[in-house]
Amino acid sequence: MTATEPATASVIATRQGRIGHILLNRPKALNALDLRMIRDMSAALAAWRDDPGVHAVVVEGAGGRAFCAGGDIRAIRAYALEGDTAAIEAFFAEEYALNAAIDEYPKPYVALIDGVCMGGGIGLSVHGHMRVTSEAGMFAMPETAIALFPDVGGTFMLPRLPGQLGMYLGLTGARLNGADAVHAGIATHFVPKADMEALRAAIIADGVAAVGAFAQTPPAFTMAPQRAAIDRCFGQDSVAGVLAALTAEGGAWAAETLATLRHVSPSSVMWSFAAIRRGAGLSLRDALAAELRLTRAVTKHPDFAEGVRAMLVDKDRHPHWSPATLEAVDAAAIGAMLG
Ligand code: QUE
Repeated sequence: MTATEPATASVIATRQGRIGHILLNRPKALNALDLRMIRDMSAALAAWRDDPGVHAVVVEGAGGRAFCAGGDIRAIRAYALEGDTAAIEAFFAEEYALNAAIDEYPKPYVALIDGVCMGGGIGLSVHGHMRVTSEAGMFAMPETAIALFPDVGGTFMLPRLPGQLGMYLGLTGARLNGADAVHAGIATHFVPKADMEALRAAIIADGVAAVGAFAQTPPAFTMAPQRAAIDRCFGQDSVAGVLAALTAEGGAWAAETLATLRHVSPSSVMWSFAAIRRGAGLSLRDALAAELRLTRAVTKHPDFAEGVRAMLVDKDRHPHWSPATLEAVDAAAIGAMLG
């Protein structure tokens, strides 16, 4: 930290040897990204991009519990309720520009993920060259629970995961542990939590080749028993098809999955399904541009403010969606939102 930065900086960017180090430092909010953090991180990456003394960038979360739990969604809800569309636009436009800058970064970009990594946290890691997780990693794209959609390049990334895994993760918000994230392709390397500090020191001393030296074979994929059913059920042409396939599938996993899809925002399941399918055919840049357009419609939908209220403000976890069921969602209205 330089002398001019406040002690409470929520992004701490430092040079450590030949590494640029970014610490996401809002641990009480599980390092959830606010606009200032997005701007500070973007500025650090820009400053190091053409600095020949910086050979790689390492990003971590402070506090030992989270890499980054997402975006500052409570603030977005407040802007939505005030009708401040310019503030909403600034947040998502700058967040997605940062996601693209990570994807296009000309130097190794390494995320060390040792805890919660959801939504916006996935956007700060999955587009980088190396995503190192420990057994403490917890990965999810839970946006249908708050009637957003899997953004930060999620509509590009999810359809590129094996089979229909990405559609399953994006619609249900199902959680992956660290080993699962490697099996899914969201993370690239598994390093035990006990070795993470030594790995950071080794990257600073020797460069990013240390990642390969520390990586271990991850434990088995906990979703392996469901992989075939995931592909059968989520490879349908419509949400109605997914529901019918899950019903036909039977068993505990299908019943749980149906219950989840019936608990999250019905409208969000519909627009997320369409956005993930569309993203399969887009570049990351085009997917991010389509996501930005979709945020304009989605944050105006009443389910968004209600979902954030229920999950993050009042935390009663009992949102009142309108319409209340998947069957009542107007497919034409969803099509119009996607443009
Ligand atoms: C669904 C989400 C998010 C979520 C919970 C969900 C999300 C998000 C956060 C979050 C978590 C901790 C914070 C914070 C936000 O939670 O996107 O500000 O401190 O950012 O069920 O999509």
